Amino acid sequence: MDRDAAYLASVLGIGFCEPMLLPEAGLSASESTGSFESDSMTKQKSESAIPEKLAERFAARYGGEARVFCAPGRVNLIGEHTDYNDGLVLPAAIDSYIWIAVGLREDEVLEVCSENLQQEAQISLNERNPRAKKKWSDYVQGVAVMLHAAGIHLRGANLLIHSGLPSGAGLSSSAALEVSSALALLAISGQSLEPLEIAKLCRRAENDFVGTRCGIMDQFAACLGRAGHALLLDCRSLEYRALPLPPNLTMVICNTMVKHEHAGGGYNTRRAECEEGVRLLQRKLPGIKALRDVSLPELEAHQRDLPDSVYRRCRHVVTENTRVLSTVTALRDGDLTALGKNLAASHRSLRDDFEVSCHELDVMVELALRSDGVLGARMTGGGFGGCTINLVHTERVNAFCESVSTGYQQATGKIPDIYVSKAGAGAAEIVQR
Ligand code: GAF
Repeated sequence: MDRDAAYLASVLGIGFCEPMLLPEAGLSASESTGSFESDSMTKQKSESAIPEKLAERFAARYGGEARVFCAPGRVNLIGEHTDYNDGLVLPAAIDSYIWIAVGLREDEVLEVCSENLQQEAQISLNERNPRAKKKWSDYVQGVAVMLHAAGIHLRGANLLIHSGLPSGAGLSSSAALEVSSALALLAISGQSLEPLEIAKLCRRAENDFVGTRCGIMDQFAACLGRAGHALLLDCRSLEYRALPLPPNLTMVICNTMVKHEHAGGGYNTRRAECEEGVRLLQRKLPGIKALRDVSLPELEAHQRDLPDSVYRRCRHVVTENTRVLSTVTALRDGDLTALGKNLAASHRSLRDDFEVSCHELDVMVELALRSDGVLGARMTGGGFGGCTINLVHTERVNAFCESVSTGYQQATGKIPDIYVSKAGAGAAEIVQR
């Protein structure tokens, strides 16, 4: 056990990795927390009818009965850009999902149809040397390719896809699409894999087929989310533990409506800068394998050996790992002030050192921190646009949403979507009752 895991074991007073419940089949449909009645909230409430209606539309389009699967999006409470540095993360699955109705077909083809985009694509399971086509269907094909590479024989299938997650908003719609596709393709082919294996396989699909060099956090949260809990994950050992969220706190997710694009963009550049930092630091600290292994005093001692931007990328990762540990302690102790300070410090570090924030995210966080009832606010996900996560006293959620929404419109001219979410369960088959 390394020093962080030992520290975690001591702060939690227990062994680090407690077996977690597998996601339950027959997940009940989402229900919103709080009573802020935005359009997006009304949309969330209507999600309970989605599986049945999706199966009906599947039958009308393809004929026959469908099985329905869903996988959630995620927010990350803290631990940003640490996963691909072997570090610590603290995400939670949210109660918005991608849904897939799936049924067998006779040939060796996957026909995938996105209801939201009103687009379909055909993927041959016999394609030699398949390559990404820079389309949304790459996520499904990447999963099929990785399942095949894992020795799993897939059968041809029709997949009708409905998304309740905004794309490019930093809520992991791509991981939700990968994971729901994996569940659907495995089940229809009479196969199964453990949730953690599905998360690893879907990450490979995104890294090696789609081309985003992401870490494992998003796929992990989509597979192993647990209602009412955040997931503390050690991205090196893949040990994890579910931590209960305080019952009087609500997660409010504010969408700046600025879309990010990860594949090949600034995200991969940041990862390369972190790797460059490790490479240069290894000359002085030969024992390190990743930024996870570097302490702040060690990094500071070697500041002159690194270009300034690389030094600041490394400083973000090193200090963010410490903030995750401090947030775990704050959650355990019910220290909401410390929790809020960690979130605010994380945002500043992502803005100034890692440089993945943007004007709109900074405005959204500033507005949140000036609102009543907020405990902490920061950008969440890869950045360059997307959403903020705000932890808000449950009885103040309405006022918080109204104040941030109004202020953001005045400051930017953009109307934000605001989602009030419970921490939800991971991917599952929906059992039609
Ligand atoms: C994106 C990636 F997919 C994750 O792996 C993670 O690196 C995150 O950005 C930043 O913490 O969501």
